[in-house]
Amino acid sequence: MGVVIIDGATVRDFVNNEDQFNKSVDEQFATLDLNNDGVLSRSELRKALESMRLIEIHYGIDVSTPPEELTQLYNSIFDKFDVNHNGTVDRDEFRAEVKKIMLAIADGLGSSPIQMVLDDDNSLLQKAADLEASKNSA
Ligand SMILES: [Ca+2]
Ligand SMILES: [Ca+2]
Repeated sequence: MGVVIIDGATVRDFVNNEDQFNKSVDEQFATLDLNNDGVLSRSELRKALESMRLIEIHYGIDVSTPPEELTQLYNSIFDKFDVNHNGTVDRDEFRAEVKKIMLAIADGLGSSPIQMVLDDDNSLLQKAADLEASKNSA
């Protein structure tokens, strides 16, 4: 659990740091692939999206969103990730879509930093903030 201050440039720098970004996304992918078959199923991705907080920020989901609407939303998000429509999300598909979402978040944040409470130290936004902090202290 941590509080981070984050703005568009922080997120964008992180995404553009390809080594760091791919490493972080791959770690996330490995954690999400609960049955270790190398791909994410619909339910694995849904759990992922729920825990990553990215979707809440990006799509404006909140507690008042009805469950049916959520399921519909998650299904449509899954279809975005599953570019080749084979019913699973592989590592490359995951990387590509997370990158798009992060960049969209960066655009949304612009230059006005927001303060976020993250309950997962491994979240990508946390890593973006860590990278920024390590640059500032260097
Ligand atoms: Ca899996
Ligand atoms: Ca696929």
